Amino acid sequence: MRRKMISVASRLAAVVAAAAIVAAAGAGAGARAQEAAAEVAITVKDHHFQPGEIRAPANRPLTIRVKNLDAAAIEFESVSLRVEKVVAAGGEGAVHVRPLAPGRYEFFDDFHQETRGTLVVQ
Ligand SMILES: [Cu+2]
Repeated sequence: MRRKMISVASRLAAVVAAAAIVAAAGAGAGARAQEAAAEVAITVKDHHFQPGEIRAPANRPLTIRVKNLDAAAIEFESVSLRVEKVVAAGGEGAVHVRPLAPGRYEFFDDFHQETRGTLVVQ
């Protein structure tokens, strides 16, 4: 009986230790996720951003992956985001954005200024 109790106690200790390890790993993953850039993808086709509105989390660096399916180069540009990036016809580009406060940020194709979209940060 005594041996059985010890066995139960040591098994319980092992479970508690395992739970602590899982909790620590979870906290570490959370910290890493905050540092890592969030990613959002957008496509340009027939001089339209698709989708026309993209969403991203606040207070995290952001990478916007821009795929240009048109036969002309574009320049992904935003005054409020302070970014500018040429993406060749049929090409892809990564636009790196600083951590942002919640809000709406307009962007456009500087080579075809009627092509416009919005980043919604929440
Ligand atoms: Cu420009």
